[in-house]
Amino acid sequence: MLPFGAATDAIGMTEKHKSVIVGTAGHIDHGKSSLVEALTGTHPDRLEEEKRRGITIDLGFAFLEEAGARFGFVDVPGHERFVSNMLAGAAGVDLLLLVIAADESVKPQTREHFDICRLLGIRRGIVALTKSDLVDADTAGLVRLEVEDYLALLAAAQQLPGKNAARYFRLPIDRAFAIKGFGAVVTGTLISGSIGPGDEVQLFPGGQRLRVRGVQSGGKAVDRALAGQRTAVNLAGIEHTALRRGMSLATPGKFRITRRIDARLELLPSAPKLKQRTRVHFHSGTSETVAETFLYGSKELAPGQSSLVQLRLQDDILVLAGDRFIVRRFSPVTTIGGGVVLDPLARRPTLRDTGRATFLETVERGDKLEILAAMAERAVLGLTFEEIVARTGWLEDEIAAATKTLISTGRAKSISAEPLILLAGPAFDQVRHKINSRVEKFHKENPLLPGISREDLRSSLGRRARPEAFRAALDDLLAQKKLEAQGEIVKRAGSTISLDPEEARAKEQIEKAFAAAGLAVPAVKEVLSKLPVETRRAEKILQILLRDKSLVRVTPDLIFHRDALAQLRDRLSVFKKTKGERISVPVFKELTGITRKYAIPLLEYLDRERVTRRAGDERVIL
Ligand SMILES: Nc1nc2c(ncn2[C@@H]2O[C@H](COP(=O)(O)OP(=O)(O)OP(=O)(O)O)[C@@H](O)[C@H]2O)c(=O)[nH]1
Ligand SMILES: [Mg+2]
Repeated sequence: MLPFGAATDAIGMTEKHKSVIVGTAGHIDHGKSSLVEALTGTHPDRLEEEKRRGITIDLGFAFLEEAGARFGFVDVPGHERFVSNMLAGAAGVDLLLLVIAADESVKPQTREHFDICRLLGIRRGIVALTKSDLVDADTAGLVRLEVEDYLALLAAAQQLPGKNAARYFRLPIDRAFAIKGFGAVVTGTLISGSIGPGDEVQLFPGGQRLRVRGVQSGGKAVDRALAGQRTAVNLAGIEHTALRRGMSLATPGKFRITRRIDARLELLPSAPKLKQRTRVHFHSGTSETVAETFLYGSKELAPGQSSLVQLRLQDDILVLAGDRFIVRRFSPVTTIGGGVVLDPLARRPTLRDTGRATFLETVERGDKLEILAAMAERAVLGLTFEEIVARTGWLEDEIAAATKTLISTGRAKSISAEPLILLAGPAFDQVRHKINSRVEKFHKENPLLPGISREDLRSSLGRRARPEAFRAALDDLLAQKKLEAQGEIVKRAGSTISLDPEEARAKEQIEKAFAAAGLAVPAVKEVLSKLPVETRRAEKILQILLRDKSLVRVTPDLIFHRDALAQLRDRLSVFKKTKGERISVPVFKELTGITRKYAIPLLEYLDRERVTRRAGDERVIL
């Protein structure tokens, strides 16, 4: 066997649970299944048809424990018609077992499988030369050289973040079936996180939340299965017929299915050039769908080159940033390339969105702080915690750390702490600026009003600012003493209402008219009509008097002077002392010298003010 990559620290071997997923690859009939049987004692073919035809059709599985390591074998079919099954198995493989028969050497699916594994980021593997008993030593030597040459093509593949049990749980389903007495069971390679009985998981697509009844790994029931292990999950509350290959289970409430992803796509040197808006088969994890490719920044992609692309998918799937995928030609169906998902929840490409390529390049570089800053910059309305998780798959403490730095350097502002919403610094300044200029404009247009109501101010910003942004920006302006708030009214700090001489005279005149009238007040209209200013301004001046409580509106048509009402209260308290706490309407009329027209509304006003309380036909003075 020829190892490639540094097989000594093969993935998982240095971790404490030492779980390694070994995946076979290679041309049909080259001896993959036989090799798995020779190594594990289990023949991976399980279907009747496979046994009859002597070929592998669907994925097969076997286990081996040796020297403290647990190997999960995924055996794939070599037949070119079943490459899509092979793809479902290749997702999650740590160590590739590339099987090449000495009597046939490198054949089409040897190349295709190898391309797929390289594009999926499988960095370590072993080549097994089989059937060397069928060739003489010279031929065997020749094949060895050929294989070495071929593997020399192995490009320096990108370092993939290893499978990590501390991250969110995710299991792409490769099989679903029922076991009598247990119900629905799904299997797959646990690519991230861990799972155990009693956990709640979410199904994608579909979104149902399901309870885990039991978990098996390597053919045994376990308390927890960890990332990197072949895993079988027994689910409660669902029929196995509602589950199928291509679906995923994941930590509930974190992720969203998608039909539009932004990615880096690499075209194989052997592939034909890719034109704009070409339809391809798309494979990621165990899922498979059709995608339309939209190349960013060019009209076509040359063989061996890579490009940022948007892939519009025909079906809803769950993919996360960093996931690898494979694309195959529509017809004839051959593997033409693959890549990495950069933004799983991409928006439709628009001409206006010129920053997209730069953003995706930032995501590609992988610096969390810069990615978060760029995401905040692109979210004009603000970036929610929920969206950060769904787009990045980052854990809470990773988000908290990056957020803290962004805020302390002024690159973003937290406009809501729980749940977190970030707004980029410039966007926040813009909201502040808009509020400020709106208040200025209001003062200019309404010199007789003290300020604008919070509600009007907020709605004047329209839908370009979410309520949290408005609130945070307003609080900021108030804290900096640029604006002042009096109850619901917001005004420029230190601003006062400025009346021109005419208006000042009008104000005086109104106040005098009501003060002089005592309780037998004149009609409002009548007072206003005698003023030196037009009605609209007169109304506003009246508002000023009402607001500073010089005048009190008792009913829509009746306004009294503050002093007249104060005197009335005094008279009532004297009455209470001298004549007792009860007073009838006729006595009240007599006491105040007013008619019923004023007496009834005034008594009702006094009831509201809790100066009096109605008791039958009388009032009790409180
Ligand atoms: N002589 C000889 N025959 C072998 C060897 N390995 C496998 N075979 C035979 O080759 C045939 C195909 O082997 P499989 O293991 O089914 O091949 P495979 O790669 O799994 O085939 P597919 O899964 O259909 O792609 C079987 O008849 C095996 O017995 C070997 O080392 N020497
Ligand atoms: Mg086989």
